[in-house]
Amino acid sequence: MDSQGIAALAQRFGIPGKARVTAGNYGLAKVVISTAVASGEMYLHGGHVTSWKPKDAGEVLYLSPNSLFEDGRAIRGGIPVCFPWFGDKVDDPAAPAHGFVRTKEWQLEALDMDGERVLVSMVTQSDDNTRKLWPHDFRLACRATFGEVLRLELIVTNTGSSAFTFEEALHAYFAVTDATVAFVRGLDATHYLDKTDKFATKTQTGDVHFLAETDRVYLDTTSALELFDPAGKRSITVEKQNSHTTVVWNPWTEKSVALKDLGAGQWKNFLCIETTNVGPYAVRLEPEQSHTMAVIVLAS
Ligand code: TA6
Repeated sequence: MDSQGIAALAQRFGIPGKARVTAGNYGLAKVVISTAVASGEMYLHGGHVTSWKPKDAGEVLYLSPNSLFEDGRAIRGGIPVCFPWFGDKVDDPAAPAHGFVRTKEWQLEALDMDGERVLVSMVTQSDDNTRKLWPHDFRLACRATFGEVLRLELIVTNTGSSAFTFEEALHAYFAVTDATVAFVRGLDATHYLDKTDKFATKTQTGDVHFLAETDRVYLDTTSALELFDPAGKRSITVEKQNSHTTVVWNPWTEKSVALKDLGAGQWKNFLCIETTNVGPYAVRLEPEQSHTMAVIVLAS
């Protein structure tokens, strides 16, 4: 979007002293929120929340200092939106990982206030390009509420004439001071697929600690999780609604070097806790049906 387009959005949607539309990294349009209770940012690129900082707390989301901000690439960090598949497309390895909505420009639908909370709604929909990759018609809305709590909803609507089944993820990167001493509580006794061990099915014992590359799909779980960051003297609570799987990921040293938009040493500064419906918990929608998945984040 060019500067004129951004200026038009700023004029139409801006809320003086609370929320504005402006040019972000690489000139991409973003909504910037700053209120008495929180600050935050959300790019039209990918409908992508990149920052949330409640008053009296530090930045909660991790954003790579090496992230690219360009068409066709996902922003590295924040909360990427993965749809309509998770990871590699099973029947087409050449298809973009995690689907095609996190790499395209969305439209700003609404910017509203609810007390001191700012509600941002962005939308995207099927088009000729998406139908080449996935032959279904859909509308997607990503609704973020920036307040003392961060709430992010992903609403999928089947706008076509036949049923479809999709996977989805709010692939959140949480900022930690040191991933080697951080841990996640709330998945004890939960079965998971271990992507670092040929998707072997295993069972979680106690808290999730990070001692090497960790890439797990926890199954049949609706639990709220607690991310403890002892080095940062902070904990982050991640609750969810209408999500039956949770992914936990840290690339560790080698993978971090291999991901050019991450870079050496960056793996220590984040943990991904991803609110998802994937694999056997993919969602089927009949024509005109909608499904809403939500993540709610609290930081203390
Ligand atoms: O959610 C974990 C994961 O599926 C990992 O396997 C890794 O690929 C990560 O997502 C990041 O994927 P990306 O395509 O954003 O580099």
